[in-house]
Amino acid sequence: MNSIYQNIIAEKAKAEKLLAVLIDPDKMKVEHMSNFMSKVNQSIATHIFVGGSEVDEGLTETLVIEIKKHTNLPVVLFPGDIVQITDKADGILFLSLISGRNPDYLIGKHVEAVSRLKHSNLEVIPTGYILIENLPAVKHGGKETAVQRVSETKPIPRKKVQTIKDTAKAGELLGMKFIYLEAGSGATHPIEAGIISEVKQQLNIPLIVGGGIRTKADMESAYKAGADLVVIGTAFEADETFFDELIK
Ligand code: 1GP
Repeated sequence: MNSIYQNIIAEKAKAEKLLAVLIDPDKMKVEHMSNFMSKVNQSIATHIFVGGSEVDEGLTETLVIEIKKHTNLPVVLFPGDIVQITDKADGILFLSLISGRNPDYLIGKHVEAVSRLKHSNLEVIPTGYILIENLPAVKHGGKETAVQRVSETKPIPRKKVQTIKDTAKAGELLGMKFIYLEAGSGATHPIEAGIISEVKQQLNIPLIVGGGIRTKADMESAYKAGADLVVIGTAFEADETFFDELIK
C-alpha cells in the first residue's frame, strides 16, 4: 500500500486537489460517526484528519476506531497534544509550530511523544505548522483562536507576507514534508488567496491550508491559489448539507 505521504506527492504531481475533513473528538459524538462518515464517503474528501486543541485522553482512540469502521479513507492524526496519539490511526502530522516561539510546540511535545510513537505503526509526517492571525469579525483585533490560546504563541500577522513566506521556506529547508498554513479552527476569514500563492511560489513540498473555509468557493479559491490539500472542519460540523455540494 502506498504511504499517505507518497500518495499526496503523487496527487500533487498530477495537480489533483485533496480535501481533508477534520473531525474534532471534543465536538463529534461517536454515535454520530456512521451517519457522518456515509456523507464523507460520498463526497470528494480524500483524507480524514482527527484532532483538536483540547481533547481528553482516550477520546481520540475511541473515535478513530469508530471512524475506521465506516471508511477506507486514510485517517491522519492532527493532534493538539500527545494524549491524542493513538496507533489505531494510519498516520500523524508531526506538527512543529514554526510560526511561534514556544519551545514546547517547536520540539518539547515531540520529545514526549516518542515513547508513544516508537512502538506504533503510525506513519509520521513532519509538518511545519504556521499559524496566521485571525481577522476581526467586526473591529478591534481578531478573536484569539484555540491554537493561539493553547500554544501560547502569537500568530503571524496577515500583512507580514514576507515573514510568512520565509517561515514556510525555513520549514522546508529544515526537512519538513508538508507546510500547513492555519488560520485557526472557526477563523472568521480563511487565509487570502494572495498569501497562499506567495507561499506556494516558495515551496517544493505540498501546501496544506485550513481554518475558516466555509464554502465551496472558499475551497476552490484556496486550490486555485496553490493549496494542495484543504482542511475543513467547522463548516461540516455546523451544516452537514455542505457535503451535498461536494458529492464525487
Ligand atoms: C483547523 O484548519 C483546521 O485546524 C480547520 O479549520 O474548523 O475552520 O474548518 P475550520
